[in-house]
Amino acid sequence: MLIKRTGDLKTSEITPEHLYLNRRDFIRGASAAGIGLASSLVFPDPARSDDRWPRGKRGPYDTDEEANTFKDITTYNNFYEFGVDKSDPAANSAGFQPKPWTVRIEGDVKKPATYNLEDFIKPYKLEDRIYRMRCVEGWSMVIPWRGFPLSDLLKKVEPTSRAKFVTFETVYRPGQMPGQKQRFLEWPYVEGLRMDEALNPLTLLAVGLYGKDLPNQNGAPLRLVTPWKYGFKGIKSIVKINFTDKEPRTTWNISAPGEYGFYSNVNPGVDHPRWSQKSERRIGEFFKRKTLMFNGYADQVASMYAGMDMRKNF
Ligand SMILES: Nc1nc2c(c(=O)[nH]1)N[C@H]1C(S)=C(S)[C@@H](COP(=O)(O)O)O[C@H]1N2
Ligand SMILES: [Mo]
Repeated sequence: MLIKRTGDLKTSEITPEHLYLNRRDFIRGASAAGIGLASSLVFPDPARSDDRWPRGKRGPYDTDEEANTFKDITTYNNFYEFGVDKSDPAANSAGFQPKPWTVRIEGDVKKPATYNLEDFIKPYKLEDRIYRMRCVEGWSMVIPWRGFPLSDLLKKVEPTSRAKFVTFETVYRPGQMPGQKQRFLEWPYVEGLRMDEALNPLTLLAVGLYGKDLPNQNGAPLRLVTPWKYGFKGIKSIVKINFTDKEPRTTWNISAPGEYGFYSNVNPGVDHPRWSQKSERRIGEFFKRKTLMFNGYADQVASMYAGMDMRKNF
């Protein structure tokens, strides 16, 4: 028989897929730690695998950090409507139907309306933006979102001068969302932003990631993305957007008011009552890294909070 030289073999031809992935995670951790492995002598460089979103800034809001894999982003999730474990949303959301979908715009707004999702999205130019995301639990990811600035929607629907806040509501569908049959949280999940936060150019309504439609576990078909805030502000599977003059209730604040405030800005200087926020673990890496003020977006957002006490307004 012919004997292939190792250099001609792809690692995936020699190793079963699950071992291959585990080894890649291991090597990724090792290289993040600066531990040099002479791996190229044994098998091809796994970092060259093509399952990553191409690295590099393509717009002013992009991070140049390496994206997490599609697999990381779609199997390690928080979406309590499908269960409280990180693996539950991927495991329990296959029966969720994001089509057809209806979004209502209401409250202090000149053009209230009910749209189907296609019509809702049609006026806007979709962009791919690669953002750092930081969960309050102390882990982070880099995610290439596809969406449009929330400010584009606001220009179109025209909030009135009374409107000081925007609120968002997740769909309530216990038949398709098994977690909603239990009282993990008060349902439906609700969130909100101050008007200037909603107008900030970083704030996106996302309809996709990795260039594809949002997977159910990531909040199909429409979710909020505010990368300078803890992950829980990024409400998923939105059916209602409301404009109001009062600071809105938000799900995690209802559930534990001493632990989660309205603002929820990423802040290494304000610890969660039960744990530090000074560092975080990037999913796929081994060692922790320092958490940055506003998750590294201070240049774009700090001015919105000038003069506010960030300890009181956590
Ligand atoms: N409706 C709803 N939205 C939600 C959540 C949730 O449980 N329900 N979890 C939040 C939390 S805590 C985080 S960290 C992010 C996670 O988003 P991802 O799974 O797409 O990374 O979604 C947020 N949006
Ligand atoms: Mo989170």
